[in-house]
Amino acid sequence: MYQENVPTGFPKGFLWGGATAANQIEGAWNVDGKGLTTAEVVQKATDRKNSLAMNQVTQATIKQAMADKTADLYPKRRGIDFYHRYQSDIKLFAEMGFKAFRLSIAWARIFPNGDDAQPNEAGLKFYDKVFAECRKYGIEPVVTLSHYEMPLALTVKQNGWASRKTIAAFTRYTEVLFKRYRGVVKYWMTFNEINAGTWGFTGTGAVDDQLTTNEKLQLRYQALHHQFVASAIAVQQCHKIDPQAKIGCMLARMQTYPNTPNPVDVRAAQVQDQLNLFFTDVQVRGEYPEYMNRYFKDHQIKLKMAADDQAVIKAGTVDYLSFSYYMSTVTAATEQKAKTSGNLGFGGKNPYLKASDWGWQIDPVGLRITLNEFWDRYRIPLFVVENGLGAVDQVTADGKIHDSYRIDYLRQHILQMKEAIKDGVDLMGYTMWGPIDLISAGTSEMSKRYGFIYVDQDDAGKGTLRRIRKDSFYWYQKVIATNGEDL
Ligand code: BGP
Repeated sequence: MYQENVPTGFPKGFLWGGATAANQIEGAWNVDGKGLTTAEVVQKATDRKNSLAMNQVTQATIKQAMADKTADLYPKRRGIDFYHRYQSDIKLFAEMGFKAFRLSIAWARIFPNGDDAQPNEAGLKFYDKVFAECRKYGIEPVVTLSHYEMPLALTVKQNGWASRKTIAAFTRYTEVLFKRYRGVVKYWMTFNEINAGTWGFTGTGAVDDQLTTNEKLQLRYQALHHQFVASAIAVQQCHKIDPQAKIGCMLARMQTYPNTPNPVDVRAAQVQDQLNLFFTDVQVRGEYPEYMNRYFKDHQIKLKMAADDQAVIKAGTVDYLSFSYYMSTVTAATEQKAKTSGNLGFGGKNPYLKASDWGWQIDPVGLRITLNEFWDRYRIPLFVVENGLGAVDQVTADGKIHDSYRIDYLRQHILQMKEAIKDGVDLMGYTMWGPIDLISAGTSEMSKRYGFIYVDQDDAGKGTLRRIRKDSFYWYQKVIATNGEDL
């Protein structure tokens, strides 16, 4: 619509904050009736550049992990002890002025085996307390129903999301949550980075290391189909139980550029992009896009669908689109051209960009491009629910952490969000990733830090767990206080 005035900056009520996930912060992995989760059988990466080490799980490693009653090899069992320190941690978020705190609920705290007859009251009580604590400071909880974990019992019993039965188990869990937190939680999202299902175990909860490449694709896209249906059912439940609440989808967005202006490279990048946008096409538009039919055929993938699955998906489209944004990639028609730069195992090197120590190519302008493309394509509110710089921090002699590199990364991205808002994009909020140092999802390291708040713990789990405000803490406090004006 034509109008003379364009926005000048972040809107009033913009949801500034930070994002976490249960399995990366809570710890307390075996207390108050909680069941073991898929995240808690993942070991620390042996190669820190392998950002997909979280998927290296086999039947044998699961068996070994189930017999191991310690947290020694499994950092996500430890987290950063948020379970016992949530009050003081949320207080620190409030001190920064957070308007929103994104966190996830661990399904196995509520249903230890995934499909128990009754929910575990002690698990629910924990989240009651966390939400009450947020409310105390006027912080809006933004809750992910499934963030890179599920009850391990469902993996053992039915290979996680590979089984259609998992849909029913999940929708019982989500119904319990929507009823319990009606009027308490206003913003929900279904599956964290749903496209991670194409990468394997952490997304699907299914072990598939023994399968051929085509069999893996078959299993993963089938598992994802089950997640699409479960997500659509959750959206409908949420709308019915709490009409005031909003529920979104969540994508790991990988902006990709063609390696050269050669049309074959441009086409390759387009295909790569479609494989990424497929997920939001389904969850926002409510149908499988045609381009995937061809992809499925070319890769001998045949999806099993129940008669009304497509109608359920259509009836369960999301209210907003949220996504993580860390980097961009490059795609070439031939793989040799796009030498991998180590970033999540995808894409090639971009000579115009610098990369983090983990090889993730830093591209703030790419965020503006992504925001514009999403807005154009979907016309629903957008929410940046993850963005940040994983870096090794040093505590200096003055006992402080001078993380100007982190401030710089975040500032550049916030500036580009502001530009996108001026371009006309409807952006609801920004919850940067890991406001407090936590266990890395990909590599399970502690030393890959994103936070404004330093946590005294090393990769072996040693340390006092003391929290220290970094320089970036005071910077973000000022950013929020000025609604993004003073950067
Ligand atoms: C996303 C996940 C998060 C998270 C972040 C950073 O993929 O949703 O859980 O941790 O990336 O990744 P990493 O922890 O591997 O640095």
